[in-house]
Amino acid sequence: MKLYRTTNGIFVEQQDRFYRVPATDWDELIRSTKLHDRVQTAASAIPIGKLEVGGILAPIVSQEVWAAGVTYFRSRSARIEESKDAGGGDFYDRVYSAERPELFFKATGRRVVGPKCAVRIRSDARWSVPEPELTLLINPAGQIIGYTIGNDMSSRDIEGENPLYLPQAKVYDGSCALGPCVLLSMEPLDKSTSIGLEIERSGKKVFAGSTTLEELKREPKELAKFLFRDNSFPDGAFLMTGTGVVPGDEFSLASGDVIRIEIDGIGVLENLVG
Ligand code: DO4
Ligand code: MG
Repeated sequence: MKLYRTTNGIFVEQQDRFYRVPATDWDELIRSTKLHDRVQTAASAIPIGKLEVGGILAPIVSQEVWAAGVTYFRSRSARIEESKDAGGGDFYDRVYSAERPELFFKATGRRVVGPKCAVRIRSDARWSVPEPELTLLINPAGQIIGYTIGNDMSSRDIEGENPLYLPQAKVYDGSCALGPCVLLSMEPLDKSTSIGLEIERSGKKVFAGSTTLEELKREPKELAKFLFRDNSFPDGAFLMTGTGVVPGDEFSLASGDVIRIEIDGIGVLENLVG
C-alpha cells in the first residue's frame, strides 16, 4: 500500500486504485499505532477517481529528516577524493567500517520539497549533486513503518573543503526532496531493490546511474536503532540511508536540470533544479 499526502487530503493506493484515508492530520496518522490497520480499512472501501487525489505533496509535516552517510563504497571513495587536500579522507574511510554510522540532521518539513517542485543549489557552491537515497519512515516507537524516495542535495566543494562544513553543505532551503508516496511496510525491502538516478539538461540525458540495496553496507534497522538511541521523535522521523550513486567529479548540477530518482516498488521522484 502506498500512502499519499495531497492538496486534497490523504489517500492510499492499492493495486492501481486510490482510496481516501479518513484522517485530516498527517502527524496524527504517522504517530498512530494503528496506522497500518487504519489504512488497510480505508483500502477496503469504494475507490475514488484519480483526479480526486489532487496535487501530491511531500509526505512530511512535523517529522525531522536525518541522513546516514558513507554507507556505500561509492560514497566512501567519492568523499575521500573530494577531501584529499583537506586531510579529511581518513575520516570517511574510518566511518565506513566503524560500528557507529555517520548520522546527521538533514531537514525540517519547511526545507523539504515534494514531487515536481524545485530543489535548490546553494548560491555559494560551485559543485552540487543530487544524492538518490532510500528513505525510511520511522514511527515514534523507533519502528520502520515505510519507505520513500529521498534526494539529499549536497554541495561537494563545501563538504570537501572541510568536514566541519558538512551542515552547510547539506542543510539549506530546498536541500531535500521526498516523495512521491510512502510505501507502507514493516518488512525489509528486498536486497535486489534498485535505486536509479537520471539527470536531464535541455532535454538530453547528462547522467544515469544506479545501485541496489545489496551495496548498502548497513541494515536499515541498525541505522534506525542508532538514530533513536537517546533521541526521541514524537512525530516520527525520516532517515535517508545514504547514496550509492555519485556522478563523476566533472559533473555539477545547473539551474533547469531535471532530476529523476526511481526506486523499485516505490515509484519516481522528479524535481527541477530551481
Ligand atoms: O559524509 C558526508 C555525507 C555523506 C552522504 O550524504 C552520503 O553518503 O549519502
Ligand atoms: Mg547523502
